[in-house]
Parts: sequence; C-alpha cells; structure tokens
Amino acid sequence: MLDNLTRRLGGVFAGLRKQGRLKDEDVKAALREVRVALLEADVNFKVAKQFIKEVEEKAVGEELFESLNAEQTLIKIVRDQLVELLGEDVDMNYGGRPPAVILLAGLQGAGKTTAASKLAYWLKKKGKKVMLAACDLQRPGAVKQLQVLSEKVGCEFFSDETGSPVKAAQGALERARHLFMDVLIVDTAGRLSIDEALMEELAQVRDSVQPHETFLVLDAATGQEAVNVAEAFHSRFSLTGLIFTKMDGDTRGGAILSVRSVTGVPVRFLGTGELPEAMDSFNARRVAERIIGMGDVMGLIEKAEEAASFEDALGLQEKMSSGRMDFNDMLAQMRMVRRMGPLKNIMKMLPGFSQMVSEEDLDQVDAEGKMKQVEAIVLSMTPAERTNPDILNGSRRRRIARGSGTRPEDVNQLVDQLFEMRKQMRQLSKLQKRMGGRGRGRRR
Ligand SMILES: Nc1nc2c(ncn2[C@@H]2O[C@H](COP(=O)(O)OP(=O)(O)OP(=O)(O)O)[C@@H](O)[C@H]2O)c(=O)[nH]1
Ligand SMILES: [Mg+2]
Repeated sequence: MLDNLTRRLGGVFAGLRKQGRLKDEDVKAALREVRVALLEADVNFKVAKQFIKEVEEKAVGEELFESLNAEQTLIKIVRDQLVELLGEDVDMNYGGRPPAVILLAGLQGAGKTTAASKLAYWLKKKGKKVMLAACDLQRPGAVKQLQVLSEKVGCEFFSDETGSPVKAAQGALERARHLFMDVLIVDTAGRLSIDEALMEELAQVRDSVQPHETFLVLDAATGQEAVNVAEAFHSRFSLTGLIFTKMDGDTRGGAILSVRSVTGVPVRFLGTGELPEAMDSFNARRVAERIIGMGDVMGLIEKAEEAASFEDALGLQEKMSSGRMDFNDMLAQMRMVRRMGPLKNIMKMLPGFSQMVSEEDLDQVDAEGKMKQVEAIVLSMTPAERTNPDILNGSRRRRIARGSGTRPEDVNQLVDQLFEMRKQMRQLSKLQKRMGGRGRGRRR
C-alpha cells in the first residue's frame, strides 16, 4: 500500500539526513521530490500542487532553516499536511431508531459485495445485529455471493428476486425492523461505467430505504479515474463516506489523497484483502505516517493487542523466561502471530521496511509456508513429545516427518530451534536477574 510514495519520500529524507543543516534550496529540492512522488502515486495534479504550496508556506513560516532538527520539522510538516488533506476519522452514524441503514454504491467489481460482508463483520464485532440485503439483481450469482458471505460472517441475510431492487430493499428494511436488527447493509448492482440507468436505480433504492450512511466503494487501483467516479456519485447522492478496497494489492494510494481532497467526502474504511476481516477503519495519521515512511507502528501495536489476549502473552512470557518453553508454546506463539494477518502485511507496517525490502522480496520469503510447515510438524507429535522434546529420538523424528509430509531434516531443524530458543531465554533471564532482579517472576 502506498509503496512507491513511501520509498520515494524515504529517499528524499534520507538524502537530507546526510547534510546536517538545511538550506533553502534543499527544502525546495525535497519538495520537488515529494511532488514527483505524489504524481507518481497518481495523486491528482492540482491536489499535489496545492499540497506542495501549503507545505512550503508552512515550512518557511516555521523558520525551518534555522532549526537544528530541520529534517524532523520538515517530515512533521509534510505529515501534518497529509493528515489534514486526508481528513478526520468519522464515527459511524447509527441514526435514531434502528435499524441504521448503510447503502453501498460503486462501479462493477469495485468490491461492494465484499465490503458489505466486511462491514457486517466489523459491526458484529462491535456487538451489533446486522442484516445484509441483496439488492443487486443485475449480475447473475450476485445474490448467492452475498448469501454465502453472510453465512461466513454469521449475520442475517435477506433477498427477494421476484421484483425490482427497490422491492428487495423495502422487503429487507421491513424484515430488519421485524427482527430488531441494529444495522441493515444494502448491497447494490455495479455498472461498467457511470450511466443514467445505474444512477436512477440507485436513487430509487436510496429513496426507499433512506440510508443513514451512503458509502461509495472504490478500487484503490483505479487511480485518476476514481476522482471522476467519486465526483459523479457525490453530486447525485451526497455520499457520507468512501471505502477504498484492494489496498493489499500493488495499488497507487494517491487515489485516496485525490478523491478525499477533491470531493471532501471522508474516507471511512480501507479494504486489505478478500476475507471478511480484511478491513481497517480509516486513520489519517496512520496512513500519512505510512506514506512518509514512519511505518504504521500504531496499527501494528493495535493488531498485536487484538491478536494476543493478555493472558496468552503473560503465560508465554513466564515460560519463555524460565527456559521451559515447549512445542505447545511454540505453536501457540505462532498462531498468535498468524492471527495478526498475513505476515507480509505486518512486515510492511514496520518503519523503514518498505525501503529495505521490496514487495517481490517479501513474496520470495514465503513466511506463511514456513509457518504452516512448523505447524504440521508440531501437530504430528504426540502430546508427550510436545511437552517433553527431550524424548524425540531418531525413530520418533522419522515418524513425525512422515506424518507431517516433511523431511527428517526439517524436524531436526525445528527441534534444534526449540533448544536454541530455550538456551537463549535462560541466558537472557540470567542476565536480567544479574542486572537487578527484573524479568523472571516479576508478575507472579
Ligand atoms: N485483494 C483484494 N481483493 C478484493 C478486495 N475487495 C474485493 N476484492 C475482490 O474483488 C473482486 C470483486 O469484488 P466484489 O465484492 O464482488 O465487487 P462488487 O463491487 O460487488 O462487484 P459487482 O457486484 O460485480 O459490481 C472479488 O474477487 C473480491 O474477492 C480487497 O480489499 N482486496
Ligand atoms: Mg457485488
């Protein structure tokens, strides 16, 4: 996500870093790079120009050239300006009497139906009762697609293919009221391009359910065209939010900057994959910091907190520091990491990472594959072997390799790894004790 931009800006600031003090020309040169980066990332020309102008004004106003940490000031100004441009995070409007209605609109293949299920999942996690309504009667299979997704998410589903999308929408609203749903999400048909028929049908559906939120779903890879699409939808439907999908792909994040700044419609969610849980609520600061290469540290922390329950983490830590870690712990730890989502995404969030390692390199590593292999090996062990790795003799190891479809070398390697980890942990905790008794047992 926003990779090109991050790398380029990273290069600019790395260049400045080497020079100690900043001169007027340096700032100008840096901002030229920033501008090229923005254009490369498909940020609208006018938006980029305005952005640079504002950053320059602010930089000069701060008497940047006298400051000792000029580089930090410049990064902060660029970031703050990006945050301002990206706009504030907006809370979901649930209206007064339930159900709150969310209408999803967008072009064909933008990711509306997927986004509907992601929203349902997101709302469900917040304790809301959610119904998905299939009002795309255009594309064959669209209704079924939504039904399957709602089963996956575990929420209510409504469809009525006997009439118009309007009839389906009305029926859904009635049913949602009857079942005391908190939220009704209306999935609609897409078109290849904006045409009057699409707009008219949507307008009718909109009028029949009177949504509290009208979200436009945009494929983040659409680039410049996204601005035109968003303007057309916004002028007709007074959008209350934007959802950018496919942020996990090789997209040019500039569309977010452009569409937000041209339409003024707040960005609400970012889709980062095909699964229902692959969606982040929008956070301007986080996106901005990611753009300028500070990494999505906050996002990383949040994800980690979500994945590891406090108890999990505590129990493990104690075992680890006393060097008693076994294969069960290893498995638990790995699953904790897995729950944070694809490793690739997590690694991309680490500060500076996108400059060091390219997307292609990440693909080469196949960390997921490695984790699956480890999991298969551990699962092929008996409970006794997992808790007491010392009993793993040659024949046991050969049996485990056969059972997990791996080679005996792989099993050997994993066992060595566990012993090595135990050793290191013991040394670490000894060191901690010597340095003042911290570490082991502190929490008991
Ligand atoms: N990688 C990735 N794929 C996505 C994302 N969102 C949707 N997709 C995929 O994009 C394709 C189209 O998604 P849909 O949700 O069916 O799009 P739609 O807007 O409902 O399409 P129509 O109903 O045909 O107009 C599907 O294959 C989805 O799995 C995302 O955030 N990341
Ligand atoms: Mg659809």
